[in-house]
Amino acid sequence: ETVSVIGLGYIGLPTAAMFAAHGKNVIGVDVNANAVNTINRGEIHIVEPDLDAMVAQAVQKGMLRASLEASPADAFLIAVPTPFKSDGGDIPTPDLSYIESACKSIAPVLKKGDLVVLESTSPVGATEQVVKWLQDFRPDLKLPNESSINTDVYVAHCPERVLPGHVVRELIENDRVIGGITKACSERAVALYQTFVQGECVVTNARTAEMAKLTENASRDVSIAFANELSLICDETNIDVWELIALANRHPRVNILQPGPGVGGHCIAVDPWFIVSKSPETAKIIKTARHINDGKPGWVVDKVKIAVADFLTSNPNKTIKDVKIACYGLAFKPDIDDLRESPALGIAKLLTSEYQTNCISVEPNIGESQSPAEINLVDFEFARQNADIHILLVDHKLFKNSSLPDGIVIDTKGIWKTK
Ligand code: SAJ
Repeated sequence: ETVSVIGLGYIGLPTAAMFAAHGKNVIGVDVNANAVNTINRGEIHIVEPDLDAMVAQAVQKGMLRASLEASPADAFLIAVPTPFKSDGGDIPTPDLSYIESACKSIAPVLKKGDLVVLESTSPVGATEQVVKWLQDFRPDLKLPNESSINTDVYVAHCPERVLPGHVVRELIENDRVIGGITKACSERAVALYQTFVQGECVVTNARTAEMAKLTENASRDVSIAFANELSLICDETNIDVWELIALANRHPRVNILQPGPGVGGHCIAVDPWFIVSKSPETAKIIKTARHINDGKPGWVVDKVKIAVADFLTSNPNKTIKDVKIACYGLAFKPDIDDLRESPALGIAKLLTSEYQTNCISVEPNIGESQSPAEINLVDFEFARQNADIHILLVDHKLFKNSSLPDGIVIDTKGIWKTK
């Protein structure tokens, strides 16, 4: 059986390698020539533990090859990005153009009996839209609808749910939600995923599968927003929010998440909008949570400005040019090198544009060459020794294991403790 994976990014490439490791002949398709060439050399273009060895072995054994063009296969997995676009209104809307392009690219090679699975996190209705697109491109094939019995092609949604940094393990162990357009579509998809999934493959319909994935990430976003709102309330009432949460979490039915500088990454800060854009009047908590989490970086920047003013008041012989500010951590979460959609990086950029060379940043997981141009990257010890105001933005191990630096500390993760 040949499996074709369209989109060889953080989800598509590990999934392709996993099928290849379990005996499928895999053709990966991507529009990025650099990714295609890198994979065909047996190397990887993304950072994910254990993935390099898997890809190297699959390519070497001839079970995985990458291409710019789609070729015939028995199953097609679509794992392309679904970003949102902002049309000026206050609710961003999903951008399905990558899914549409993927449908266009596989349509000419699609044949009777093939399975198409949408893995990309998608708004409700996207799998039905995939059916429409495929049907438009291939009027000669019978695509499924909810009530069809016999179809030429099977279509299902099977959202990815793996945590960056643990992708290889979670692909195998996590349960999968599989939503076919028809029962037969679900059955085909379950049989495919059981090739390597050791968790349960739970069947539902396509719309529920789409909403399940969005709900998981919206639930986490709302929980983090609750913690972030508590951190603002505690700041106003002079209570240590970390102690407060630890105390409340001793209750057997309370489990509050951790506040921070905001919510980053490509999923949790994006997916809830897919729910809100479909139900703008009804999705009140979900929308408010997004605003609370998106507001946190600005709140941290305001705190720093107040700290700078306080520093100058208590050091009347100094001017603004004498104040050194250090940001600790730029990644979107601890112990990774991923800076995309990172609130910490956003804060460091805003502070660097405000205080110029007086604002320095530390990110132990990246080298000089990966540092964004706007950032003045320094090493940890230099920052500790030289800064007057220390802003802890990510709870990396290196920072957790070190003692409180001298000077004013603004700790957004509760590891050095703020005043
Ligand atoms: N964060 C907090 N406080 C917390 C936990 C997280 O502020 O208590 C922040 C992190 O610092 C980060 C953001 O939230 O900025 C998101 O990090 P994360 O670890 O919660 O999640 P992601 O984006 O790495 O991966 C999520 C996962 N979803 C859930 O846990 C419900 C993952 O399983 C999904 O597959 C992934 O989104 C995805 O691709 O959708």
